[in-house]
Amino acid sequence: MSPLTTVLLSLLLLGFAASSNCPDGWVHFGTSCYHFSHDTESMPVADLVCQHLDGHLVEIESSEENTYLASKAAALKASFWTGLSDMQQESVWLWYDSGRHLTSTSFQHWFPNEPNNAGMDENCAYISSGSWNDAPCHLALHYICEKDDGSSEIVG
Ligand code: MAN
Ligand code: CA
Repeated sequence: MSPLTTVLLSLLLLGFAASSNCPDGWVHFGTSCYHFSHDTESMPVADLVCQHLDGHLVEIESSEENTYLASKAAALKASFWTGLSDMQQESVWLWYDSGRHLTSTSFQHWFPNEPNNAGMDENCAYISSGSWNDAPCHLALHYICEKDDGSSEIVG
């Protein structure tokens, strides 16, 4: 292999490697990077922090993703805000950042008898031990940010 070929191949490989890496403090699963917060915030502020980190509050779309997040969260023994909310319209659950509906056909994993809108003031959903509960959005909880791992971006 010529030196030039070696350099170009190395750059290409580095490019691919970097494209599917996650920043420090983020973990990789599927095509996403996830950050489990150390601080606690209300749900809307948590989302702003995630956006500041070039991401958004987590959007859980499959049982595989849910199980992965639960396994990571288990060690931390905390409840984490997700990006799921019905603050716009009661009982219409939307993923806050993409605006996608949580319909009867998509994955969901509520605790039994949830969401119950207790006190008629529960419009945000957290994940705890892999299951979901609706709770007041102003509660200060940990949260999970998600962002694309960049693997689908064009390199070079
Ligand atoms: C219980 C249940 C939940 C509710 C919380 C509020 O755990 O009623 O549905 O969200 O209390 O603290
Ligand atoms: Ca509830």
